[in-house]
Amino acid sequence: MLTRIDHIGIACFDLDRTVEFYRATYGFEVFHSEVNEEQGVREAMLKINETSDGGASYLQLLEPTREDSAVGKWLAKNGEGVHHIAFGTADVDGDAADIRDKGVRVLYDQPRIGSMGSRITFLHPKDCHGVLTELVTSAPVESPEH
Ligand code: MC0
Repeated sequence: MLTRIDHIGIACFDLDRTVEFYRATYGFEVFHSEVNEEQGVREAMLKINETSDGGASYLQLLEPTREDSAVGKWLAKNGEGVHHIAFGTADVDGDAADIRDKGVRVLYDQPRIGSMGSRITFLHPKDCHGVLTELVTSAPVESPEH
């Protein structure tokens, strides 16, 4: 079951400048940043709010690390803007299988590793009314050591 907007992915040419825009304009701070070489992105997660299922919703700012990556190709064609939306679920495998059974193309046979150790997959935008859609199961929150 999809229980929240996990994040909205925003493609940008210059991550540092875009982070500064969101900080200066809205007061959003970087919660987490990383490079995902498999996806070809450098990213910053700006936490917007906690959600009732124990998760959270983020803005995800994405700068491509190479021109032939999904974000690099999309930026070259469209310029900066909203690249995808991501729904959070406790069961990305089950939800992806259910959605595939409905005739929507799920892009990965098995979920891959996303931001902050999450498990992710994508639905083809042409099957989703033009919206690249991601499903995310967050990594378990580690208990603090006592
Ligand atoms: C491409 N299309 C899109 C789109 N990307 N439509 C809406 N939103 C997008 N983001 C459209 C194109 O305009 C084109 O339509 C058609 O899809 C084929 O696009 P293409 O340029 O020929 O590119 P393909 O087919 O090689 O790849 C498109 C595809 C790819 C969606 C399969 O981008 C992909 O695998 N995306 C999933 C991975 C991803 O996006 N990773 C980056 C975020 P026309 O009408 O011109 O034919 S990584 C991330 O977000 C991770 C780190 C995380 O959340 O944790």
